Amino acid sequence: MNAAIVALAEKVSNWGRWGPDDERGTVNFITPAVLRAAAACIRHGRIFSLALPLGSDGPQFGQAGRVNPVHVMTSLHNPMSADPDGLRYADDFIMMPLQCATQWDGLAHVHYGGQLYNGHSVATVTAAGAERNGIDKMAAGIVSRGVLLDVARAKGVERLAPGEAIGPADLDAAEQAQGVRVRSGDVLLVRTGHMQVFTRDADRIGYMRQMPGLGAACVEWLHAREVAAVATDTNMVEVYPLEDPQIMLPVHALCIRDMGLTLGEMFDLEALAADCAGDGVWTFFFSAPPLPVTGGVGSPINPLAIK
Ligand code: UVW
Repeated sequence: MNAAIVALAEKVSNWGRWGPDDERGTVNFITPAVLRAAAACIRHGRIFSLALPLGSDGPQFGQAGRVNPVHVMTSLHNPMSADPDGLRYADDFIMMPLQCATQWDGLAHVHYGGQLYNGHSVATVTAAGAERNGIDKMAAGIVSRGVLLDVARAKGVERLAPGEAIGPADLDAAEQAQGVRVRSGDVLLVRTGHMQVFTRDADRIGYMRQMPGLGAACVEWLHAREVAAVATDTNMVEVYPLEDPQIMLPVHALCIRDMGLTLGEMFDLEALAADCAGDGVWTFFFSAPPLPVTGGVGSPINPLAIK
């Protein structure tokens, strides 16, 4: 691993912080007190789903073996009795990569140096799935106070440019512009506006192949603020093309493997951002528990922000 990453990893590592057996990482920052405060963020009863639809017209175009969900009806108008007017039912089936749309990257999604988050061996991830750090270990979560930092709006643009790196100063500036402060246990949502490339421009390849996102310098900021999880409206959370072509996905490496910080990808933040800009309230109750896929390294989700 690159020396700069190793040096940063020493600064931000959470290995051992919640004990040698921990498999949940920064989700541990969501204490009962954090949850009680989060519940108080529901004031009006407005709900925003931050998920992309799970359909055949999703953002995937076949790269890296990822495809859009395949949904099949396996029972249609099936009679449950001899009565032609009696009860009938429908069943369905979905086949999809867990990473194909709005999702969490779990703590077994990436690793380096032969170890996963908290020093668990990579040998625990096999064709049978992730025995350690699986997404199923997060099933009783991820629920907390959510904070949206609209970096695009704070910079006065509709969307950041592909390849534009967000730095800690941008996160500070968005906090200041919005009058909010990210605190321990929050789920942080960062809006770049890049989702519009897919949802408005209908440009899948433009959306998926390059994007604005967090630069590596943000990792220390996320660590200092004790963020429980971080998500953005792009496919990778971090900026791509890479800031340094020699360092592959530094935010993934440091957040997931060293900090135990779950990453959320492809969150549609447009409607929520418009509402927050309208009422000036950038905090909300946030709920996005992963599916308890045994040994899964990620999970599709339907994140809800409730104000
Ligand atoms: C990888 O698959 C490594 O990245 P992402 O989580 O962005 O899909």
